[in-house]
Amino acid sequence: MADKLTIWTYDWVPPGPRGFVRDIRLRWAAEEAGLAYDVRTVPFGDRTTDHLDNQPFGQVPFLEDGNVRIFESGAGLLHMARKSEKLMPRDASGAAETLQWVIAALNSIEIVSVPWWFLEVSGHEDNGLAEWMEMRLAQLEAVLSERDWLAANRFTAADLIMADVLRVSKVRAHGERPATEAYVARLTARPAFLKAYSDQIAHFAAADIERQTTGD
Ligand SMILES: N[C@@H](CCC(=O)N[C@@H](CS)C(=O)NCC(=O)O)C(=O)O
Repeated sequence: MADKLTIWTYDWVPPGPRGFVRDIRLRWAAEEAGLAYDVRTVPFGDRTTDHLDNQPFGQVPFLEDGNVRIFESGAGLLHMARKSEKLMPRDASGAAETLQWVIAALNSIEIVSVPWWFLEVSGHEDNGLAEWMEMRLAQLEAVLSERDWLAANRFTAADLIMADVLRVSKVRAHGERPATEAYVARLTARPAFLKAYSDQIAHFAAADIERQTTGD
C-alpha cells in the first residue's frame, strides 16, 4: 500500500495569511489526485532545529512521503504529480508542458508578484516593480485569452500553482485582465480547492481555540 503523505504546515498563523499559506498547494493537489494525507505542524512562533532540518529557511510547507522529505511547495507539487496522472499527463509533451508552466508560475510570475505585493502591503505607493508585474500579467492574459488550461488541454498541476499565485487579492484587483480573472474564478471554484481552503481555515481556527484554552 502506498505511504500516506504528510503535509507539514505551521501550528498557527495570524488571520492575514489564512487561506494563503502555501500548504494549500499540497492540500489542493492531494485532493485533486485523491492522495491520502495527514497534516502535521511545526511551531510558527519558535522555529526549531528540527524544522530547519526539513526546511532550511524555516518556512512551510514541506512534504513527507515515506522516506522522501521535500521542501518548496513547487517541488512538493511536482513530487505529487509523479504519483498521479490527474496532476501531470504521462506523455512526454504533456509532461513537459506541465513542467514548464509550473516553473513559469514560480519563476516568471511569482518571482515578481510576491516582492510587488510585499512592498505594496508595506505602504510603498510606486514600488518600481509594478511595470514589470503588469507586463508579465499582460503576457499571461494574452495566453489565457486563447485557452482554458495552460498545458495539455486539461487541468494539470500547472493550473493549480498558477491559479494559487494569481488569486492573491491585491494581484487580482490590480488592473483589468478578464481572461485571467475568469481563469482564477474557475480554478478556485473546483471542489478540491474549496476543500483544501476550508480545511486550512479550519486548521488555524482550531489553533485559535487551542491557544485560548492553553493561554499561549
Ligand atoms: N518558496 C517557498 C516559499 C514558502 C513560504 O514563503 N512560506 C511562507 C508561508 S506561505 C512562510 O513559511 N513564511 C514564513 C517565513 O518566510 O519565515 C515555497 O514555495 O515553499
